[in-house]
Amino acid sequence: MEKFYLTTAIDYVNGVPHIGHAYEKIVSDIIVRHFKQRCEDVYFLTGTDEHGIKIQKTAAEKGITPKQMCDEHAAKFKEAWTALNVDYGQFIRTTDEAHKKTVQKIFKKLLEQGDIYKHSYTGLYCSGCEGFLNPKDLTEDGFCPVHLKKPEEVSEENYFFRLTKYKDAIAKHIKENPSFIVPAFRATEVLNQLENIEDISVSRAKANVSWGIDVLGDSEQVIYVWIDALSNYITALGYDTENPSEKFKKYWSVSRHVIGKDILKFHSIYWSGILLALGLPLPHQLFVHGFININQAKMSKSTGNVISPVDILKTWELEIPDAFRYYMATAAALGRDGNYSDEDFKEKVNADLANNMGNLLNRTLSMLVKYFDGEIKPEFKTDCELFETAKETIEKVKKHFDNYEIQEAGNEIISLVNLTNKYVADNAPWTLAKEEKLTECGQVLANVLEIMCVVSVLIYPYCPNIAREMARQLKFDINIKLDDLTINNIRSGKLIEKDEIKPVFLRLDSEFAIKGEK
Ligand code: ME8
Repeated sequence: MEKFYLTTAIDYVNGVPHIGHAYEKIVSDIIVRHFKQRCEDVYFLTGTDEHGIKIQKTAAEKGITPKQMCDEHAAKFKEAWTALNVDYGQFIRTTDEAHKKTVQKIFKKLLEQGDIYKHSYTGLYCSGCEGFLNPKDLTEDGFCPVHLKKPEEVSEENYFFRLTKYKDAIAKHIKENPSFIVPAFRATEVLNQLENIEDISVSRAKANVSWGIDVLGDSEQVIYVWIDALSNYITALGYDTENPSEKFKKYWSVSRHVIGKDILKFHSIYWSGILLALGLPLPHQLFVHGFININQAKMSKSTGNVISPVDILKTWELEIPDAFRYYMATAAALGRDGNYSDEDFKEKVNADLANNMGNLLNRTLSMLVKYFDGEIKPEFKTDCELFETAKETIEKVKKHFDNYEIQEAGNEIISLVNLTNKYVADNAPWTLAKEEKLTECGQVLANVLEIMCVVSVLIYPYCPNIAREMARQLKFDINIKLDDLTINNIRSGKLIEKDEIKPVFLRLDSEFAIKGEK
């Protein structure tokens, strides 16, 4: 695999980032960082979705213009991603001029070729979904099943996209490409939804909604949400209806969209239809994640339990986001819902990062200093069974990442750490030292340090700061590609001085704040 293009959903800016947004961006960043360890060319896109009635209404309530609110909130999203070390290559805003121009061209092309038509319509509109709902999909009480709100009856003349024309082609693509939608159980859900699909409204009357991209040649209508939002994945690459850019040609065929379960229909059905109408290939893959709940409850503004990721860093006085990233990454199994609670967060990162991983390195280096003045003697270089396990772990982690199983990959890494802790306990290097079996003692320590080099590379996507600090103490270049990673990284000679040894992660309840480079 040489190239890799990953996108996240673009977040609505009618609020500031919450832990669900953060979960998706962290998971995406971890996947990207892992694939940077394997591929030559990785491109990572995120951004904000800035048009629509929700944004127009919220700005009006605040007494500011929608653009002012978008600017303020988009800045908050960027700040949050910087604080969480989400290292995107591009941040697109749907209010960017270049994006708006291309969306207008896409709309015009689809209109001219007859895939978009004008039609008078009365429908049930959910502003939460930013879309019309099919009465069949409502709850028994007539509520939107996702937002649990009564949709509004709207009568308008709108432009419609001829989605039904592409229904069979979309179903065929999903059936013929079982790995198009991950996890696979989501594909079944989409095939069921396809059965009832109708043409979709892709514009709104300006009289009702003004905050959108103008339809060229029709001053009464604005392009509505989904053509605008979904197109970001290609407008960001400089796609143009007449002349697709080099960047588009380079990355589109390797595109992967990371999205939440609530927007799967839009990505698997609407977006596929639009792409087919444009004569473009469908994205390589959709990875559909679950939702993060708070203390087992659905997060919602009305419950008042919405948490900001930046506030979590502040509460725990975390100067580096690694612990939170690690927790988020391991909070949910592939595609399933996960949970955040303060108690669980503290327990999990204290156990895995401080007690098991951090202490192991710290104790081993401290023994090396105590018994050998920090020196690895040539006779310490040896082999142990654990090296095979470490090699297997590298392969298992790769395989998990191929399937977006980042919780499972994280568990593999910690399981290697735990086996290494057991190796130390079983071989008791402190007893070997006492018994003056110094070569054996040194061998145990050197073996552990070899494993820790591997651990630092594997944990790097989750905890980049901690991993870099581990590698610094191990005098090991962490920027190694995974394919070149061997179990022979500790060099003979002086490895470390006493005062260079620092805990790589302090327990969350320790009295010290966690310091480190950003
Ligand atoms: O849907 N847990 O924006 P959005 C995990 N603008 N993920 C969550 C979540 C939670 N509790 N709540 C939301 C939109 N998300 C559109 C997307 S893409 C062309 C347009 C996820 O701000 C959600 O599933 O409502 C989506 O993937 C992302 O956050 C943005 O949600």
